[in-house]
Amino acid sequence: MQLYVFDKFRSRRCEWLLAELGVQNEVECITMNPRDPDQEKLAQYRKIHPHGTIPCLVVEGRQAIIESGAICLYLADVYGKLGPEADKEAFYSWLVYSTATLDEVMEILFVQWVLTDLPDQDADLINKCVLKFNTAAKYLSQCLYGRDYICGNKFTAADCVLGYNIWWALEMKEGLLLKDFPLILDYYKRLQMRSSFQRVFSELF
Ligand SMILES: N[C@@H](CCC(=O)N[C@@H](CS)C(=O)NCC(=O)O)C(=O)O
Repeated sequence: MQLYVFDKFRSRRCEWLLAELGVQNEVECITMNPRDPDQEKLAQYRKIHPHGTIPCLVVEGRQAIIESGAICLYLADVYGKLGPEADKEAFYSWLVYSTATLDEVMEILFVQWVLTDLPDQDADLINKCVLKFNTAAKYLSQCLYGRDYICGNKFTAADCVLGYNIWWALEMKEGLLLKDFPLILDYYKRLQMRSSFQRVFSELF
């Protein structure tokens, strides 16, 4: 298998899961910059991924798997580990909620706060997204109450997907989004203690 990755971004979910599964050596990671000036390289990649975004998992002789969440579901399934054994409802809900609802809100905040100059930022849009993120964070706090991980006391692939969102939220505005959510910060501390997390995210700190 070949995993197309782009440093610092959503491919970290998949790289982290590969490390948790202990199968990094079975998958070749190929770095692909979606803004690569080499148009021919991008055109070749678009033959694999229709939008040319990252990540993408290529399994020889099969259709490529696009979407970081789908790749994590696939890897947990193929390797028969860290899947929805404990709390299936939490597993599927949080894995997809993270990549759909949370990513959508966070992408807007990232573009506004990190990529847009202050005078051009859209305050109404930012407020709307912060409110939506707060609702999600309150719900996440309730779901984490009394549990070490999102599906209970056992780490699963859903933690790799959701954990990336927590990391991302903490990277923006010095963690402003999560400052009032101690249960989420405690959860993140548990994730950070994992050697696979440290290995995959260490290049970034
Ligand atoms: N929903 C997709 C999002 C993929 C995505 O937007 N990836 C970003 C990097 S994290 C990208 O390739 N951006 C470049 C672009 O949009 O041109 C997933 O979770 O895999």
